[in-house]
Amino acid sequence: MKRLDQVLASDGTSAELELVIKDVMVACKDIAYKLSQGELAGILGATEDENIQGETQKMLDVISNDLLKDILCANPFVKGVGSEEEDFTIAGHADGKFLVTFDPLDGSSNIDVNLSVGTIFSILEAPADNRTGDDQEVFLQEGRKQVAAGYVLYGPSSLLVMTTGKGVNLFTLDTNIGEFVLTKPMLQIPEDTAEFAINMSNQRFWEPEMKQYIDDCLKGEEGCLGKRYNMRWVASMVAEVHRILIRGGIFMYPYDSRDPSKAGKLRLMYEGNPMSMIVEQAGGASSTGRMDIMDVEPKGIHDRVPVVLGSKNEVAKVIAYHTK
Ligand code: P6P
Repeated sequence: MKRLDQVLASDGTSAELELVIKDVMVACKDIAYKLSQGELAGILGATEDENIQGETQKMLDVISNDLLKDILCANPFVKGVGSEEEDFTIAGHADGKFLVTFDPLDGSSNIDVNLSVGTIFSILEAPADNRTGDDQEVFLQEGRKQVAAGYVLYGPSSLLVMTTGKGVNLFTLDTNIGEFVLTKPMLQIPEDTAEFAINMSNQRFWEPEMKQYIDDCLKGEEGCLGKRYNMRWVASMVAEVHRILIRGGIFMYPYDSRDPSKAGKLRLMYEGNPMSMIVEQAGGASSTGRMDIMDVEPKGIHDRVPVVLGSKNEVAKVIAYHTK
């Protein structure tokens, strides 16, 4: 089986970008090990701190963030990093060619109950000017500008799913050799689905268009959508997206009125955009409900975005509810 470095080389990935991706993997392999130790490592549970999102930080949120931040800011090809767990972007090397944004441990509310969590990363080219990585403006590029995106899902096995714009490959961490090896090349999302993922407890806060779509799903064969839907909700975007890449589906975290000042719960730069690049590269679609997520113009490193992604024909239906 081909190792990650062999696949990247055969894909024509530049040596500099390959080195950045490999550093993300070094951090993720360490995160995978720490997660596998669970209680034995004495690093479960929450800290006393809140991140800029207003979420209580788990110990492993902080540990994972530090692992990624430290290794990437030491990489000569990284100009700076942005993280869900950092208030501001952080400078790396002034002449670095790449910017990396990441959610170091997505779904971390699942850690203490031993359910799947993941790391999400996005890589952009740094503008060739004299601005440094602690200037968040250099990061504010639409998702279409990403040169690579991926996630590591820490589940029964640790899986890397990533793209450099030439399709989506799935790698499995072979703990015997400590390398991610190619186990499923060129993933393709089924175009149709009858399985939706949404947090139903927020239903009263949704826009009418989203309420109507879900109502019609729940009407099953007798409704206008004409089929019986199943539902899943793992409360871990990485796990939901992975399920969709393997068997199809639609994942939604729509705008809701709990905090009208926010466009949604999920973050554009290190959740919406990387997952959208992966999903589109696998033949799926990714929208706010009204426009492609990767066309959204970011205004800040922690911008929120409504998310509707997955099987392209189902995403098209949800867009129709929002635009007719
Ligand atoms: P809720 C995890 O905190 C996350 O950012 C995504 O991974 C996940 O899809 C969502 O939030 C879960 O949100 O409201 O169900 O806890």
